[in-house]
Amino acid sequence: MWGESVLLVENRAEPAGLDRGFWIVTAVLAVLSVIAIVFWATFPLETYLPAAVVTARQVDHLFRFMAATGSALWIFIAGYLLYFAIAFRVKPGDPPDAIGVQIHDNHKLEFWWTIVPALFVVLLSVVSVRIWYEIMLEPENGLVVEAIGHQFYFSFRYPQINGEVTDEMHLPLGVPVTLNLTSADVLHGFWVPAMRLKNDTVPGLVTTIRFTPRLAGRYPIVCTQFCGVLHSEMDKQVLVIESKTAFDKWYKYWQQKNAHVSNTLPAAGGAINLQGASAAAGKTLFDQKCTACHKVAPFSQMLVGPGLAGVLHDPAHPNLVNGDPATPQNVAAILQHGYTGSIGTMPNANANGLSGQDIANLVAFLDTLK
Ligand code: HEC
Ligand SMILES: [Cu+2]
Repeated sequence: MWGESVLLVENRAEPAGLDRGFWIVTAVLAVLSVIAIVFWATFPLETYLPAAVVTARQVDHLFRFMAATGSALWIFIAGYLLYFAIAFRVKPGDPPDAIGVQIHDNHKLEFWWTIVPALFVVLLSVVSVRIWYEIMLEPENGLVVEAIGHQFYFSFRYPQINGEVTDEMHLPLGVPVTLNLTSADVLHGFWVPAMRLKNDTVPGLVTTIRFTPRLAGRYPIVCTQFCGVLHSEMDKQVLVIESKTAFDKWYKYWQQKNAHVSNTLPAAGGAINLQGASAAAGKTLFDQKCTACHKVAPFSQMLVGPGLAGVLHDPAHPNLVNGDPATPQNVAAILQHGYTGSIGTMPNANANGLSGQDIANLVAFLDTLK
């Protein structure tokens, strides 16, 4: 009945079925599973990772549920695998071509192992979508902030603050936030583990996350996309959530600090006016926006782009990367329009967030390098 070539070992001393050992193992695995479930249900997550926004706890509940069921499942699967491998191993004295009892078409078993996982997946989807809606339905009428990923830092824009805030991102406690995310150069990720929120920042695309801070504190922001050589340094930016008065004070500080910054980007066509530029302001900007890709060193000392120490005054470097003569006006043109050549891509003024005045200041600074 099993086919001629198959030699069956049915006359063993031990039965091949579900004997006492199987039920003992089942009981042990059940106890281990219960321990795992209790562990995940009671583990003090918030001791290690504060729930900084209103929806963080729902995400935690989903995580606990998935971790508990996943652990229990794993314990049973790995446990049985191990047990069966031992219980049904080839015994000494078995013929070398011995195989086990062949089982076909257990409809009852197949029905349940289809239905139970299917129902489980449906349940997980329903719970996940519900939490996703709660995150997306956070109130819209609060503070609107923009976070922009750069190689290799995050910057932030606020209503009524010119330009970009380049230190920490400040948010008042309890005020709903709509955070618009984008990138100035390549794909980055914006992840705040304490908020249980994460989204990619994509060049040319604005994505939105919403949340309401519920715990004052300072939380790390992590870039989760490998975005270049200094990717790991993007975790330096932190989020601070403060009292309303302290927040207002900080807001006024940045309004004043950036009062002179122009929000208008240089027109695509027109040449940059290099008169009356400040090399000192250019140096500050250079340290903020250029040092991730350029060293103040000879041309050959590459970071992402070439060293810029000799860009205007090196006899061995008469032409810029785009072939134009190394003059202040031509350097300004590269800063304005960007350039992609054999070394890589020099971002344009829009991507680098440079106004016409910024470009003039940067050129004045580069002109001081010998
Ligand atoms: C994302 C990295 C990146 C950033 C940020 C960046 N650059 Fe560049 N830059 C480059 C690359 C790459 C090149 C070379 C392009 C090529 O030729 O392939 C370049 C080229 C240049 C050149 C031409 C150099 C030459 O010898 O011809 C100048 C000038 C320059 N960058 C200035 C700046 C300044 C000023 C800033 C800050 C506002 C800046 N760059 C920011 C990547 C960057
Ligand atoms: Cu990044």
